[in-house]
Amino acid sequence: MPITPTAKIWMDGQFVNWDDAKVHVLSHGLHYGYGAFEGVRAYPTSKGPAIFRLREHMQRLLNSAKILMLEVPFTLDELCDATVEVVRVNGMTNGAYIRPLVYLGYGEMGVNPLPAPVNVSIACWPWGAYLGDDGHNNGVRMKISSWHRHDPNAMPTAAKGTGMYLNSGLAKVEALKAGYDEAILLGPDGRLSECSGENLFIVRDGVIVTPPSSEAGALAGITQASIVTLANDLGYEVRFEAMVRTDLYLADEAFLTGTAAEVVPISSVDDRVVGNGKPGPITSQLQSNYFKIVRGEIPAYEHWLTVC
Ligand code: PPE
Repeated sequence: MPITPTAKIWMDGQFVNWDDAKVHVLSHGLHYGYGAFEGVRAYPTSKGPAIFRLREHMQRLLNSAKILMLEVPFTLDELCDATVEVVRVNGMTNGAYIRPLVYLGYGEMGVNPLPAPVNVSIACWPWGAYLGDDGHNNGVRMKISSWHRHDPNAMPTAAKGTGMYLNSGLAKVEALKAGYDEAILLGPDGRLSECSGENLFIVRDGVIVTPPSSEAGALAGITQASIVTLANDLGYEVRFEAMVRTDLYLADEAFLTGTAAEVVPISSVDDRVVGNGKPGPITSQLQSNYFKIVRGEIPAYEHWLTVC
């Protein structure tokens, strides 16, 4: 998806002009994929642009860094403050997608990451519906990928590590080349894990089910957690349960969640229509409530928002 440039990017504590936010071609992270990132969104609210679950995202960034033994030279508070500044400085009154990145910079080569400098950047830009407006409204066509999700002992699936996205990219390309919108990956045990950049949910007999991150090798999504809280608050039963591909084929409803993707209905999986192929009632209810929450329209969830 093309990027629309904004004015400034935060790099290691300084704001630099978008066009000057460059790194050396011998930066360690570029060669070995050693780094961690986040995807965060800000939305317009009546109080100004507000960042959704900022602290949780920045804590996950620090957790990813801890797993990878990347020493981040900024505290959680400093990273949160810098993110608010990025939204302010760029005047993102209509909202933004925000991309914090911790990466190994220039000065060392060789697989050993420990001597390489740790750099941090935070950029933002306007980003619309990640899986397209049609997908948002009518659902997306999914394909179960021949690429499996990482084994947690081969790659730390609790970390949002940059190099780990080779796996997501391979699955995404396979799905797109076969004419689908997005890929679903199975975990190493053959159970459902997650999508290339989203968590997965089904609805069966009024119960909402999602694979447990620790068992499924899926990222513990912040949108997933938000939807679980919302669904419980709306009175639904939510279960974290291992599932197989036929659970998707036979689901009454299915949807995916992620910061970039938000909440998107699944219309079919491997050409099996899910439900009647239209967004189901529970999916639609969760989707519309999610959009109200992120825009500050439901006071009970205002504590999830950081106004910039
Ligand atoms: N699984 C994966 C593999 C993943 O990348 C994401 C986010 C999620 C689940 C959902 O997590 P959360 O955003 O906390 O609900 N994917 C990010 C990157 C997307 C991209 O194309 O880049 C995102 O949504 O920002």
